Amino acid sequence: MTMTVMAARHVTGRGRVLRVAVVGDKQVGKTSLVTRYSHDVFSPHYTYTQGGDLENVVVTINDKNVHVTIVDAAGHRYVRSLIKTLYRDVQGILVVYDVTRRATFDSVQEWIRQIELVNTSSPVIFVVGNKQDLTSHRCVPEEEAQFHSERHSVPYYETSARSGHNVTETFSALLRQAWQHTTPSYVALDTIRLTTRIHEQEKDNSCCSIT
Ligand SMILES: Nc1nc2c(ncn2[C@@H]2O[C@H](COP(=O)(O)OP(=O)(O)OP(=O)(O)O)[C@@H](O)[C@H]2O)c(=O)[nH]1
Ligand SMILES: [Mg+2]
Repeated sequence: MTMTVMAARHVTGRGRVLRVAVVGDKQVGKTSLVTRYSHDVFSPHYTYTQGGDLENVVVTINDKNVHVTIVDAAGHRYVRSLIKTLYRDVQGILVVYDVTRRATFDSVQEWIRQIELVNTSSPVIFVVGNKQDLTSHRCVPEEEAQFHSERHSVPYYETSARSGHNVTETFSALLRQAWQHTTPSYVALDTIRLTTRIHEQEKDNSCCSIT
């Protein structure tokens, strides 16, 4: 299977569609991973995500264009109940934690439980240990995270949004598995636009909850 990826600000025409999400505690690097993957840039400055953002990319899988919407969900605890709708209808999810903060690793199981509660379609789930570049601050050993993930039959990846290490590989693997796992449907352009409008409304609502 071959795969290429192009960032797409506007999705046009008809095509196959995948929707994936990135979740996890606040400040683990979800937005940074999405931005690294879709635009190949990194910013050291932190701006929390309000509700959720959508990033559209087009990937080519076996010479077919696949429109991918990546839902970048806020990690702030006060919006967690509001953002459930954002990752309800997805085919794949990255559950991200920060290898330098054990509390974010301890939350992974709870995120997976939430995903399983709100999704009836059993999306492909990967666990991602991000900030792999901060070796001297690491407090969750790779072996421990690997062992934990194997016990729960969830693939485990380590990434650095800062250096770009393993970011493309992780998204590509998720999209490939999501593609194989589901039967993506053909949808019209209007349906894609509608998804964006729904998100923007949810984002507006959730702003009020952030302190
Ligand atoms: N060193 C290092 N810093 C990172 C990495 N990824 C993200 N960061 C930094 O960590 C901080 C938080 O990154 P974000 O991507 O905004 O985190 P987030 O998970 O989207 O946070 P919320 O939107 O609040 O849920 C920022 O200052 C980033 O620059 C990484 O791989 N390495
Ligand atoms: Mg964010």
